[in-house]
Amino acid sequence: MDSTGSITLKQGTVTVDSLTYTNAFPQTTGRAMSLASSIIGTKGSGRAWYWCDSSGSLSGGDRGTPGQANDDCGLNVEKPLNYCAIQYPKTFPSPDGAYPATINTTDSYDIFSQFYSYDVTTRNTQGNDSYPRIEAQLGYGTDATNPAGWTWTAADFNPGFTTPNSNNDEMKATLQIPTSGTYSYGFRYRFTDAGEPWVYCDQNGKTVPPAGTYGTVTVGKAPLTNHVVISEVSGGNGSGTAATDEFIELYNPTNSDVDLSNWQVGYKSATGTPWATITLPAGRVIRAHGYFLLGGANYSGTGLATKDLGYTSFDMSASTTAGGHVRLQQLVGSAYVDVDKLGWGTGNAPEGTAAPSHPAVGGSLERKAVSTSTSVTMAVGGADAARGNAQDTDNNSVDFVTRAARQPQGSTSPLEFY
Ligand SMILES: [Ca+2]
Ligand SMILES: [Ca+2]
Ligand SMILES: [Ca+2]
Repeated sequence: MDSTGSITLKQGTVTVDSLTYTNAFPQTTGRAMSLASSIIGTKGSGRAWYWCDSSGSLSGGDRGTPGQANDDCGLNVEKPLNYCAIQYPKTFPSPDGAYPATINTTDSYDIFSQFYSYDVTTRNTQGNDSYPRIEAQLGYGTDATNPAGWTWTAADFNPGFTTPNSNNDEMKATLQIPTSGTYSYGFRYRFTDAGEPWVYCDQNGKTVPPAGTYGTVTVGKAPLTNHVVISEVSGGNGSGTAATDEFIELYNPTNSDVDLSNWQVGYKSATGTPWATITLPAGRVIRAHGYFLLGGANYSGTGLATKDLGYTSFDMSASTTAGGHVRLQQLVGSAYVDVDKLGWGTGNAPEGTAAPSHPAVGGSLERKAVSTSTSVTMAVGGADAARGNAQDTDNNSVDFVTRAARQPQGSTSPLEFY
């Protein structure tokens, strides 16, 4: 046989096994090339680093083990593995922006994990050893303290992993989560030998549940609406100081955080002309599927939902008995353009037809979660109560419902998904 070549074992025309060997395989004169006994019968047989010069003595001085058990080739696997961690991305979003804060239910992303164990990852320091008796999985779930109850999918050696000198190997798996929500994710490994336990890995290394600093990812459906909306307006809460106990709530139905720097929120009475405005200061962000709350001079909801920004430049209380308007504008170049607008009651400049009149003291106008939402389904305990406010056909009369009990939400309120 030559120093490079292939050996094939066939039964009839069916190839049972084959080996292609190169100069990387051990080829000392007078010594048989022997596959480590623990690798026989596995896919590891094609890897040069699992072969060794045979040590068994033969008559005449050569060495080999024909008809006998192979050498173990000094394969001293350490169990359980010494190290494993989420390699990239540690969490969403990734610092380089390649993995966003929120993904869609239909998106899939490659997630990487590295691990180390003596003779499992260290024989080939230029890339993966592809040790055949280890199994890795990527999992996700809502309970970070109980990864055993997560949904798990197989990981495999990353064929793209090459390194000039590393004792680690790298696994790759695909993350796709079909249901909206916020999840933890991580990896786990085990040797496939009978009875070996799973070893869990978080962002930093091995961990023992219920401990663990796993990655987190937020999953949403494809957005119903691609822009920030006015989600709830309450024009007042009575007379006296309660007249300015009012708020304007914004909701972000998209899968990306939105920078509200220099955006404007305006108010106009039912038939008046001038708009009174508030300009949002730099650095204000509305999170993907989150809320942002502007509170009037005597907004009283602090504790329920703290206002993110106060205003005194207008007072909507006159509009709680007749009609009015609120609009949201974005600075594009040097001009402000409408992002969303609400006109209600006798308001003369709504989107489409005006929304219903403002309800009695203590109530509000709220944007629907979905087209079928009603005042009942949007109220606390209703089917759409925690599904956001993404319904925007640009016709206020069909996009808003009245709420008898107003329900302000702000930047610290839970995210909502339809
Ligand atoms: Ca390696
Ligand atoms: Ca609109
Ligand atoms: Ca609300």
